[in-house]
Amino acid sequence: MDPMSELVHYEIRDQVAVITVDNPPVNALSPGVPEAIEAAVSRAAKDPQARAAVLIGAGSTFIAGADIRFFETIASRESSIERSHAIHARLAHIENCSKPLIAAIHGTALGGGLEFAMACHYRVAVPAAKVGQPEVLLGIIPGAGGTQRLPRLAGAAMALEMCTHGQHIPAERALAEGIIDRIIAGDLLSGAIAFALEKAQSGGVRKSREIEEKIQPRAAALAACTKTREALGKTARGARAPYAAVEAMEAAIELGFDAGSAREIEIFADCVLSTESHAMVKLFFAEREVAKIPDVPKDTPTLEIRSAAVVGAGTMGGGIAMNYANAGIPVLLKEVTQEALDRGLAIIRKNYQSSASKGRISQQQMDRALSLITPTLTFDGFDSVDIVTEAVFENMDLKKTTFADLGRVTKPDCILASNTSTLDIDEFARASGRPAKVIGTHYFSPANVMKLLELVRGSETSKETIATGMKIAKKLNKIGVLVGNCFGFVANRMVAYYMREAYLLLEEGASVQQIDQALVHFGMPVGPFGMQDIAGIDVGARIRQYLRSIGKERSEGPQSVVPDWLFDMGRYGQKTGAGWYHYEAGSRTPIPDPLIDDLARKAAAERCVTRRAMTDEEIVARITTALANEGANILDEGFALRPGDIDVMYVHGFGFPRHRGGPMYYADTVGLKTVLDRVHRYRAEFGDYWHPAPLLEQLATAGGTFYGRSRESRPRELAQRSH
Ligand code: 3H9
Repeated sequence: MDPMSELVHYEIRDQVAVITVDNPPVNALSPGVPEAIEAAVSRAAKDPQARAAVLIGAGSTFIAGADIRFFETIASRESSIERSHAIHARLAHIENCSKPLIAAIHGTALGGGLEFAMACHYRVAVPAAKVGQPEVLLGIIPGAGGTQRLPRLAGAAMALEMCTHGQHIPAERALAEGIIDRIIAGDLLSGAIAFALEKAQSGGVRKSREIEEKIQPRAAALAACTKTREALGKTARGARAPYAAVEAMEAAIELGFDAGSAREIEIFADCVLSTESHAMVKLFFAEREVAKIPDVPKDTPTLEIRSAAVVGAGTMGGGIAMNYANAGIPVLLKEVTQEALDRGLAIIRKNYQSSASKGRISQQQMDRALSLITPTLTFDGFDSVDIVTEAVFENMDLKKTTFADLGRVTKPDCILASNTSTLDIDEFARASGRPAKVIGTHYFSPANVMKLLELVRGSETSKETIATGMKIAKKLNKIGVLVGNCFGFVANRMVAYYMREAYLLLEEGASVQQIDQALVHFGMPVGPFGMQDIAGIDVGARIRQYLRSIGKERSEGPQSVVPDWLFDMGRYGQKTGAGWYHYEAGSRTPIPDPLIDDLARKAAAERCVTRRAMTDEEIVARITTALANEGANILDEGFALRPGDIDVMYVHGFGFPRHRGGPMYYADTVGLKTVLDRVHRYRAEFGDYWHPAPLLEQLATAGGTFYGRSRESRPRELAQRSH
């Protein structure tokens, strides 16, 4: 059989050629697919039985874009340009078809998929379909004419929005904007065939490259580009691809279709070879790989979660309950006192009201979510729920008592989850009497917003419990990442090093504002001190207090006294109106506070540190080196399965810039030898608390990278805490 006909099928239905792309799972434009589509269109043009043609996708979607796996094979600017010219020529050929050619869209038409659809003469779609140019999320721009045809169909403003943000546009809006021409409510293929015959009857072929009205007057279209570029100054934070998309769009408006396309091809080549794109492509696959746990096969049985309960209605407990309600799962929310319960419910209500007032949810959605949360002061009803999440204070004795209660009041197959961010889950799992059912589910603040769910595997957690945990993450619209049971697990263990370095930089002479701004400039949404003012200075202070009470010290090195001083002063951050910054009543705008410099000076004097001026580069280098070095320890000890798992956690839990790939990929791009040299230099300068991680030493010496580390040398199972 012709291999091309396996990827793209051709048949005649009701005098219309039906060209079906069949390249599971998402009909990506892998090698052979564009060629086969072009050949099928040529065949339809010559086929006396065909009056028109329909391009459609087999399975669950239309074409979801280029095959991203092949980007890594583009070795040079010249080869990228050559490939792009070939694809542009194919699309021109398709667009020149003398018979009406209709793209019939279901699922998603993304990237190259939408570009193929736009080279067709018309587009129809089912109501649930979505279209988009998400290339910017991969650090590139549309490379097959998207920046040239989309503004001609939808106008510059809409095309700019889509190409700089990468969001998926629902069919109804796509219709209103002129990207598609009809919504088909019934059977898509039948509707598309009927539409094609209508166009064959009226003799209509319309080439989007020839439409000019929507980008006229030029001055207005160019003004939209300038406005977008200005807005990106606030949102793109160091990424290049969104600006590149604007540049290509300007070429579309100023130079006309052919010269504009040539410019797009050049800009695409620059982007696809950039570190930014390599980082984002790695992250795309890492985000999908986290779901694959080597010793927990895909077909591991899972428990159906129909109802849930949460113990503790504080900030985290309330947010966790909202997650279940948002997913349509009824949830019991338990507190010890009526007062605490009322307080928790009031915060939940306020959160929903704020979303409703911003138009993010409707009143109806808010009412439904609230009706799914049942407040309670007892364990009544806990015997029928499928999962309980404990979100009580971070105190081992309290957790043990709670898990002993839960073991007693829940049914034997109920999953017992803990929101602990640091404690040894094995210790309280045993107290439940059912450790196989116990798993850590560590949410990130605000729990109803942040995408990351850190799942912690205890020594006795069963595979079924893990598989169910991963399924719950998906159901709650989170990215679940499974990690091992070490102190702070992976997320907070690394954050401790991140914060250590930020505190020490402050004592050594940088200001809170300089450190935060350096990190924001690097691409973080907020710097370390701003972040801590949001999360609460009290959280870390209480963990330090707890550790001291059991005679343990934190392992990450010198502990600055400044955060503890702030805690003693009642400066917990935004919630108390002051922390590292000062906040006016009702405002979240951080105002620098000279008091912090005084405290830093005092702490520096106590530790005999000489204060000095510091560059932003040193700040970023010290902080990111601390993260990567500890990440290497975590990988080496086997508490994370892959470097990508750590990166996904940092991007989704802490807003590490996607275009840098995450702390581990970023270290790879800096070069592990440079990172190791820095660790040695810092050790000589600041002290022995800078230990080079053995894995970093090993890879740097061998000229390797974290991502290039061979699969054989990676752990197949997560490590367990030594007791
Ligand atoms: C582009 O088009 C450039 C052009 O302008 C120029 C060139 C012509 N390639 O996400 P899922 C895999 S750039 C290769 O779990 P869902 C994915 O890795 C591209 N593989 O499913 C996974 O594999 P596995 C622009 C791909 O239902 C499996 O498919 N397009 C691709 O949750 C299922 O994926 C995009 O950026 C791909 N393009 O979501 C779209 N896409 O099972 C990227 C998916 O082994 N894709 N895979 O882990 C998506 O956004 C989502 O996958 C989609 C489905 C919404 C389509």
